[in-house]
Amino acid sequence: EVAAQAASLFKDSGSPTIFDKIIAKVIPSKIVYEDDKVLAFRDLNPQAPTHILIIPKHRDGLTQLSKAEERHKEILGELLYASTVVAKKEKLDDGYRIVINDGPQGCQSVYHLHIHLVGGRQMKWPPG
Ligand code: DGP
Repeated sequence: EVAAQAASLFKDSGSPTIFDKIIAKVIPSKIVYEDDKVLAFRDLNPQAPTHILIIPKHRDGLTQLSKAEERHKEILGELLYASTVVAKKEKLDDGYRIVINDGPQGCQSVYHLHIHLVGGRQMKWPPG
């Protein structure tokens, strides 16, 4: 069992981030949706009337989208689907945007994969 725990820790590569503390509820957040695999909470620095982050509870090496491997296909689907559940819950019936920032050029600041769900106002294209 110790070996299994070590293996699981090894798989969860990447330094702990602020999101680990949010998952552990060591630091508070406004949680809007939660299941065994996914957590969704309001962004501290909202860019729209609704701005929610949807993250995997077990990072499992997914510090960013570009690190995705075959084994992550299921959780990637879970996150995208959870985004639609949250959007419905938030009554974003006229549409919304989901964004994944990847790496420095994508403006990623927290290296624990997350989907931004933004809505409640008219979005523009192209994005900045
Ligand atoms: P990104 O730039 O894509 O890595 O987005 C990270 C987002 O995380 C950013 O929009 C602000 C948000 N964020 C950072 N720290 C906290 C925090 O402690 N609590 C909450 N709720 N959001 C945070």
